Amino acid sequence: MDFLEFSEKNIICFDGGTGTLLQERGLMPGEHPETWNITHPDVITDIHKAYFDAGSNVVCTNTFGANALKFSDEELENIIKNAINNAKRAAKSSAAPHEKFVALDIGPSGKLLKPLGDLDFEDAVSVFAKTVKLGVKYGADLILIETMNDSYETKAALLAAKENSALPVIVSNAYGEDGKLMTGATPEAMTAMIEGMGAFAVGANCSLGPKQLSPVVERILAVSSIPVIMKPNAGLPKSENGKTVFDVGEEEFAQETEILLKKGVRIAGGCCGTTPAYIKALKEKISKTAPVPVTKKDVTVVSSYTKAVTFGKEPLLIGERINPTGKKRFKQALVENDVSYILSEGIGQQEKGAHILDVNVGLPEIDEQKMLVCAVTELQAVVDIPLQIDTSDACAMEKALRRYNGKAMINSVNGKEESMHAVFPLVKKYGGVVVALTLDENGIPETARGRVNIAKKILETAKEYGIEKKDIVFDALALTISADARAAKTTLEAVKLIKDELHAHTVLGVSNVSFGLPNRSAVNSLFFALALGNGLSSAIINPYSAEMIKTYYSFRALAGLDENCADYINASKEFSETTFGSTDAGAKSGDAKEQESALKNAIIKGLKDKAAQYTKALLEKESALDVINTEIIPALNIVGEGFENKTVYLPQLLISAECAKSAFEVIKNAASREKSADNGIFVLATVKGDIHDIGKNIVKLLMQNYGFDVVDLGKDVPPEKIVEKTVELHAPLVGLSALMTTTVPAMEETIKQLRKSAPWCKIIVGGAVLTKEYADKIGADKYAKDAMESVRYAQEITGKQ
Ligand code: B12
Repeated sequence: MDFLEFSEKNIICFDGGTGTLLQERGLMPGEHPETWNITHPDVITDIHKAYFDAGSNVVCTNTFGANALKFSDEELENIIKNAINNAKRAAKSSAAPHEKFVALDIGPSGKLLKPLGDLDFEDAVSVFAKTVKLGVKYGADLILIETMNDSYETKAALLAAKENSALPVIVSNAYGEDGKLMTGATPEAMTAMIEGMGAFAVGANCSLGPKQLSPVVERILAVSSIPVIMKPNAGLPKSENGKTVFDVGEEEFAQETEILLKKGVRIAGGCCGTTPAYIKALKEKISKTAPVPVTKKDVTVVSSYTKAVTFGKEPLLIGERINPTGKKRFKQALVENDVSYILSEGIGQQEKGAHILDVNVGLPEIDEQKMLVCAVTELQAVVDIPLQIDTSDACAMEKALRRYNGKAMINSVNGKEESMHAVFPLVKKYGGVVVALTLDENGIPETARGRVNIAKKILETAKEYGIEKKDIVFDALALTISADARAAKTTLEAVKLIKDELHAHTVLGVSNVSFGLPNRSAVNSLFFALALGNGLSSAIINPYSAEMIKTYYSFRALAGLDENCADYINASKEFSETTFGSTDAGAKSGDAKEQESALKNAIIKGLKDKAAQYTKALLEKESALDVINTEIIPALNIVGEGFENKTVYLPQLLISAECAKSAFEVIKNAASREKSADNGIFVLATVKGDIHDIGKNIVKLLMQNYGFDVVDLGKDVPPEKIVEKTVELHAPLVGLSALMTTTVPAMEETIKQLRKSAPWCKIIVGGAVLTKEYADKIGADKYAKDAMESVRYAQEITGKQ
């Protein structure tokens, strides 16, 4: 029986952890477990066999970190070949009567993808592709992509698996206690993307015990139309006599997992800390549990790298402003490659309440493919709502869909054979919700019935491509009433018919209706209201238009979608204005106060070019230190607090840090260095384990400006290196920076070593987590709360001004 056939009628039992078992058998810290497939094949086979004997239907090859970033091509091939052989040997030698399969195990690459890290998305796809191809070559039955803690890397691995094999692919992510991935994705967002891309199953593993993981698993079960997997840890790890132990025993593990089997989990196993004994206990429960059928959820959902947006709960607003049609300023931005203008349009619309952003950069005089990919990648780094990729060029659409971090909305397909043939394969491959225009080779039908017929035809063809109704949103086509008096009426009828007869979702580009008329917003907003009344699911509108927003919130309140009219009351604070403000205030005004908040805002929002531009303008009026202290640091503090409170995620933190850096670049270039080389040498470093260097770099900048020779050793610097340099230069002063509680011990260790080998030097320390008391405790000579204090102290001890 093959794996898919088996999975139809059975709950599948996976294996448990291997790491701790390998350590027990002598794997040394720092040694690659994957190489044991070659050096200790019998040990690996033994572990796999123990799992098969305990009841596993699937064992995962010992290839978690087997990728082309860690191993040469030859090593990789050898590892995977042996790993699969070991697992197959175990299957043969186990006398257990149940079905047995071998899953090629793929873990994270160990690197973060751009813009978070330095691994390019396509390079990540190629890295995973190598592992997948070898897995296929040596006969794996299925693929398990597991413990992924970032949505973009998950996409890269899944894409590689789908492009290079026909095997069933199970994708399992590692969620934290907050129910999100490290980079912020919710279970709903991950399920939308993974299911959309055609994985066989989706779920969660590692990080938590079965009980703590159950809320995440239940959320996945609620939205997933494909089987759900869970592979929890044996509880939470704690240290006992120097050994890591887990706090959930076999029986409890099995009982907690059983609860979720009864709620619909179809694939279960264990992760860190689980052993064959856990799997044996689990298998007993599985044998007694009837598999819950996997049901189609029929939800229309798009996602960004963090969140899912579902159609049907309330009407959705799709921001229309990233589109050059009729916009001179936008066209100019495209021609000048002014990406930051596009980003401000995106951020502004999200702030005004858009749920999704349309992205159209089609202009004859530019390279649309390149620009669309650029706009999508840059936008998804600064906004966290889903994007609607809007282009008539199928190549540009494919390129943008590949790079899109989530399940995109795709604009558009229509009833023409040629269009469906070009677009549907992309929807199927990358996942997405496609906007289907109700027109075909014969043009736009004049009647609502005609449009519904085209919608039916589109649905039938989509089915042939394996695309379901839930992934299609019909555009009933808003036409201009100044050209055809009945145009709006027909469109409104079509919206209603599509909803009532086809039970499908709809979208309208609302403002087309008033083309050529004066006072367009009056017509647009009433048309919008009528369409909403007819059941319109989503509308492409200008979120800056007060009339449209008024209509939207009024409708929600009237339709019973706004408890206590709270959203209406909140939004109405801005209703008095005809158009809402834009995020771009500082750029238009020369006023220093406005630029001040504009700089802070640009850093918080992640607008790199703007941060540099505002810094330049501010420096004409204020000192560099003022700009740093009143703008840049407070902005970083706001982002840092958000990070702590989990309203800001690592990608946003990183983008803000990049903005602060670009502001500092400007400051550095503008600052005149009155350098007099004999003011003494200052050795400076961020301590081991800590990569925060913005504060340290400010200290460097100021010290240099005051004539000190700064030897900057960089970040994450081991104590030995700092000592070596200090001794070599006989430096009188050393500055150490640490920003995390976890790296303060490294600072203490550095001070200890400096005291021993360079007893003459004075040590000054700084960084957000330090206090004077703590600095005294770890033996520093001086605590500096800011960079200026380092200058004063240096002057004091060297006697130089
Ligand atoms: C920007 C930032 C990042 C950027 C860093 C980019 C870079 N190149 O530096 C990125 C995104 C990479 C990042 C990563 C992480 N970060 Co971070 N990050 C921040 C953030 C928002 C701002 C830090 C900053 O630059 N502040 C502005 C500078 C100017 O301030 P400063 O460093 O304190 O420096 C001033 C003074 O302290 C002093 N000073 C500093 N050093 C020195 C040295 C000397 C000698 C002297 C005299 C003076 C001095 O002078 C400076 C100027 O006045 C803080 C939050 C915050 N508000 O502090 C979190 C924060 C520090 N990060 C945090 C965390 C947890 C992380 C990560 C672990 C996240 C993760 N899950 O991966 C990783 C760490 C990876 C690692 N191993 O280091 C936590 C630390 C929590 C803690 N208490 O331990 C914080 C506090 C956020 C939070 N509230 O949770 N981070």
